Amino acid sequence: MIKKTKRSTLIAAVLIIALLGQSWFFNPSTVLALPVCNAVGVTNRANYESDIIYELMTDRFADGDPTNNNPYNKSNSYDPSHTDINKYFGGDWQGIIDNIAYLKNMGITAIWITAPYNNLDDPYLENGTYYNAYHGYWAKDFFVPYEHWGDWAKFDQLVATAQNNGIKVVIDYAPNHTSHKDNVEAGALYRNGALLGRYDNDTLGLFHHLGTRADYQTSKYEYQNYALANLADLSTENATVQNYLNDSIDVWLSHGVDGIRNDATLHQSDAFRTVFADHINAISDPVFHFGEYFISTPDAKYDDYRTSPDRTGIQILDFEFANVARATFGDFSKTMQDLKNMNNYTANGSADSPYYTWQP
Ligand SMILES: [Ca+2]
Ligand SMILES: [Ca+2]
Ligand SMILES: [Ca+2]
Repeated sequence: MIKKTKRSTLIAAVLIIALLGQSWFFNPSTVLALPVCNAVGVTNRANYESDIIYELMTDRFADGDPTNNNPYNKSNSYDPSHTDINKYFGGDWQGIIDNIAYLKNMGITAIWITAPYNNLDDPYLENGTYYNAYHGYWAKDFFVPYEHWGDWAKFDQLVATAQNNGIKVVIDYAPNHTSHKDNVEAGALYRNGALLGRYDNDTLGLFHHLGTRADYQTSKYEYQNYALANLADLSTENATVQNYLNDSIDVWLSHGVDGIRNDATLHQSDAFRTVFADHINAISDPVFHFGEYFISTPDAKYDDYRTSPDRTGIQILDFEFANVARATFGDFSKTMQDLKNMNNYTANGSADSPYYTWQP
């Protein structure tokens, strides 16, 4: 069982996201030479309490291989000028490898990279704008490396290079959905290249067919089972889907990843989250598995958010802290006193308080 993670770990991750999680292409100007570290692998993959986690979007970090910037020569897909944020900018795993020394020199001990598996090839046209899967959240085949980032050999090289420099590799993973149910592939899901089904031809019952969730507050049933942002919602209560996702994460674990950041956990059923977490925790050398349960402040889902880690076994990012920290240091809409108050009420609250302590 994974130990509860201290607030300090979550703070580090969230602060870095707040400062660096922007949509520009990153070009470090200087890469300093480093002594070669002789360690093989990293230790303590289940515990990130002393780690500095750096989230980077693979597409926006560094382009180490121009041949994969537009692998299918699609129109409205790649923007070499790096101005249209809805298109690919060309970053890839080689670009991360090339900049490991830069990351190490900043004191980074873990990188959290974009979902590594194959996403939708085509741009998605909506209201006259073309959107692309540069963020990795429009899955097509969880068993295959994404052609924009590299192949298996390149992924293995990335993991080895990072670990040999004392840097853990955390992958984003989005087991809630595939891509838009009305795109050119109708949210199709593949297994190692073989088509399993599409939203409009779903003989295996891979997807929920309940419609798209409204943006406003909805019931727990709706936000767990309706389509999030029109993305085909996986029927995770279906054994075929459960086995698919368990088998797929095994593939990435077998390639040495040190952690999993679970996207959109709030939109997955508690039962699936528990099954998935138990599966991940059952491996012989467990890795840290944490999730995104996005809330605003205040939020009607607060109690569900607060109790989620104990119910499901997946730790979650501290959005309560992130919201106040961003408002304090970002747009200055909150003060240092607000930040202090938040720390106090989460540290000293009681069960009667809406901000009852839930993080150690
Ligand atoms: Ca590239
Ligand atoms: Ca693809
Ligand atoms: Ca769902």
